Amino acid sequence: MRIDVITLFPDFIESCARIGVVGRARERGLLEIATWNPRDFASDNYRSADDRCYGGGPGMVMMIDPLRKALDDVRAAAGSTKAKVIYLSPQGTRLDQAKVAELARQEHLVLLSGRYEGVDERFLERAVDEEISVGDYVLSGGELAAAIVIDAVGRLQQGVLNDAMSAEQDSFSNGLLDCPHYTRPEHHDWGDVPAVLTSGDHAAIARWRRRASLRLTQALRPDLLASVPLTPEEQELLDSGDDPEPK
Ligand code: 4FV
Repeated sequence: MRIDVITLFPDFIESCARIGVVGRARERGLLEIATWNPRDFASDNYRSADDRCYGGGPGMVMMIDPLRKALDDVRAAAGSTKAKVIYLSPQGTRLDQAKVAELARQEHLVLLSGRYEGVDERFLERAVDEEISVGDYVLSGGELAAAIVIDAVGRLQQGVLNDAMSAEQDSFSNGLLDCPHYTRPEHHDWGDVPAVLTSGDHAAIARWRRRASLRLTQALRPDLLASVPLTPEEQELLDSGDDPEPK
């Protein structure tokens, strides 16, 4: 997969995309990430990529042509791939794991990180395929949102996560919140690791984890349960509220 980010702060994106799973994926050639600064495509001596807002009012707006020229160069650099151009904004579709999985199937993403009041509407109408929001709050720029997309989509690329880290076990991958996790020491004055987890009985461990995820989701995010197929026994577990399972 290739991800191009159009941003006034390429260093920020580069620093995020150099670390952890995403950084390793780039080193292994499983993920290609490049940044483009609209100011490098400005036509005036001040390298302006923004200007005052028509109709008055506070704040600046990002201009069409520096973005347009940046996008042209992105397409030229990427060759013929079918790029999906995404603008990160509070007006966008809310990002969730299903949307992340959809984006992860794309060959080429171009992420536009806005700043100031936003981007000239004409660029959004003519050059942007989709707007995505990472949440109902206002950031000072779209870079953090772009970094979220890069991380969430990058880790789903084939070969990025090894089996131990497989995405299948993730929260939301099965529509549920993740189960509790424990590591050494097994015994601690803050409590012991549930015996089933040190039993080696993988069927019992899988059952314990599934039921823990179900109860946690019921307690913290009951809205998620509506789209999770449950067995009669699991429905019984949630209806009864108590859990006979050994701790
Ligand atoms: C945002 C969000 C977000 C709005 C104006 C950048 C800011 C500024 N992006 N999800 N929430 N963007 O707040 O994606 O240009």
